[in-house]
Amino acid sequence: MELVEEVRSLRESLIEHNYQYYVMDDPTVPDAEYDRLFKRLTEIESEHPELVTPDSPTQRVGDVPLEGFSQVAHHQPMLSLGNAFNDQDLEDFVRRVLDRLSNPGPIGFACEPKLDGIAVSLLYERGIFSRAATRGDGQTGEDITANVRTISSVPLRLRGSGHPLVMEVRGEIIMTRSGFDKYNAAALERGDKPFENPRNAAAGSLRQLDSRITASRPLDIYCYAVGHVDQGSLAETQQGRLQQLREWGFRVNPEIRFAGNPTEMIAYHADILQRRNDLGYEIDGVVYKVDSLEMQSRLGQVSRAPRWAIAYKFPAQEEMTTVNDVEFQVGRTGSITPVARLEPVHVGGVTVSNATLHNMDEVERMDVRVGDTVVIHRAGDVIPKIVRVLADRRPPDARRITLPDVCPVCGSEVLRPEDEAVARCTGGLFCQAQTKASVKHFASRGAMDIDGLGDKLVEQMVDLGLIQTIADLYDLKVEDIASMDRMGGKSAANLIEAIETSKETTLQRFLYGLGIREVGEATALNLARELGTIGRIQSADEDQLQTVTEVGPIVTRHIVAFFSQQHNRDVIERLVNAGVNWPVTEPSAEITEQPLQGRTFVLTGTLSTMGRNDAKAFLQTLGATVSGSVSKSTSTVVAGENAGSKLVKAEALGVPIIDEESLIALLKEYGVTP
Ligand code: 9MJ
Repeated sequence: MELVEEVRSLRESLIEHNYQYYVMDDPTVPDAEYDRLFKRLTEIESEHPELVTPDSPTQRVGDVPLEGFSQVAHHQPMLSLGNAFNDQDLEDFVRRVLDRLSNPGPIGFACEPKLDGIAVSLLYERGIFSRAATRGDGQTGEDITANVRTISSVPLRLRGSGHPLVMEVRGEIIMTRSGFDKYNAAALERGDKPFENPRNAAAGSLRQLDSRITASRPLDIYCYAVGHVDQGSLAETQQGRLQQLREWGFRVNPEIRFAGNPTEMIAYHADILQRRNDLGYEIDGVVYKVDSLEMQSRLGQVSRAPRWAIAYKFPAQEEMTTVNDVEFQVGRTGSITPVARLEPVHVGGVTVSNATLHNMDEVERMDVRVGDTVVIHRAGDVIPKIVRVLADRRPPDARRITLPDVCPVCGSEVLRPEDEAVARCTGGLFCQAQTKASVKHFASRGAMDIDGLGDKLVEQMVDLGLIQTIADLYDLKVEDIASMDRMGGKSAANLIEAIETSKETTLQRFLYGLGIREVGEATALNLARELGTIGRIQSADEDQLQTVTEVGPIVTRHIVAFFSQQHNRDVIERLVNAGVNWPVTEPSAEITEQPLQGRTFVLTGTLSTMGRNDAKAFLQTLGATVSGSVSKSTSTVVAGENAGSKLVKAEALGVPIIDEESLIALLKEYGVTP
């Protein structure tokens, strides 16, 4: 093949694969194939630099550093948005629009998630990406072309036809939550400073003078408007324009809807607010825009905000408060966790008075002290955390936080291994905090599932000396329990009955219930399936353990350490002698084929029995892939309660949909009991 023709064909394939992968979330070829094509194109281009074009897929890797960013004057100012904070503000906005238009009859509004990212302007000349700029002060921004070129979901060349000769597209550059988490985990590992939130991460990544650094960051974009246009015309509604942007290859948010009145607009706000934490990226509200462009221009703007749009903000997820004290909690494995006691503050819809500080590295990294004013972040159901200390508000008597030498519960020595961030109490089962936590874990739903044995009861039992280890549970008598606070004869009998019932279990639940470090439900399942008996697991050496699916050297070390302790072996023996038992199955290590191999699942909505994380782990154990987005290649969507857009998309694409009950039945079919 003629070289020029080969280059053209390679680019066409790469652009198409890239578009399917990054814009449509629907990969067409394996990564390895993409990599081969990319390598071939790179080879040709490096031998024939005259063939390189700015829209070549190879141009996304970043270039030599810039001296600084140059200024860009926007052809059309980049506007900011007025805010609504409650339903009344929104209704007032709609009323103002209707009044100004002198009662135009029914009008429509585009309803869009308001992304908390960095607003950018992308310029296309003759369909080729030519410049990107930040919003700046709305009139003048900074030229970040080299950085934006590295973002895979920004088209370097427009698809389809009919686009204007010159067109400026506007959108928001974001870092997804998963990209942010991965980046931060890696940064901490390297000893680099993590970013505080995805917005700062996106901003920091775009501010790099070396675009090769930007290229290494997981950035993404959603486009929502067209600015300056020369020689060409566009649809006359926001809805039509978003559709055109989609056709030309831009990523447009799939959550955008249209509403005809305030009731529908308020319902949209409520729906997105409720699903805020499932979206995969951070938003701080929703935006409403008058759909007709002609009406937009009649409405015009006041100062820098359009009269035809408004942002309806969500409740803040960050607030300020003070640290009243720091205490140390002891976990199941003796881990000592610093917990900040806070002056109660309303954030993300609830009152927060405690926040975990994770470990001493975290305390030192942020330099938190008692008395400090801190910023608390709480997103959805996640545990509130301290993200920043406002050092200039530190009082002179602020007290440094130090790790205690002895366990605050049992007084045993506290040790912190050199290579670990976590300090631990060395008291083992002598430490009542560890005993309590291990019994709670043993009784929990994913483990022995002892109905009615709640945290308060366990604490009382340990405090009264009724139990010292998990094995003591099976020696309890009705009289022992009836003597406790708020326990009558009937509830005592019921609890004994529940403890008795729990004896019929599975090896997986039993293993998980033992609370071996790093052995979660999925690892317990793999150990049970592949080694078959507790005897084999107890006596397996490191090499044997490492043959088990997803069991690496760290888990192996914890398993071996656990079973090397005579007191742990004694507890297991007592449990088995008390009658704890499970069906014996043949180990299935030889069976290499996994039953759900090759199938892709998407989980959406609330799964009340097992939660999405566990469901994911179980499916992966059976060989399935679990993906975050629905596409034609999705095999099955599992829809829990309040499933939203993913369910809608699955229905539209004709992807099979099952509920949680059917998922449990499917897992059971393959020997997994959630
Ligand atoms: C965000 N931030 O997601 C606008 N925005 O429109 C959306 N911002 C906007 N629209 C006009 N979806 C000015 C700003």
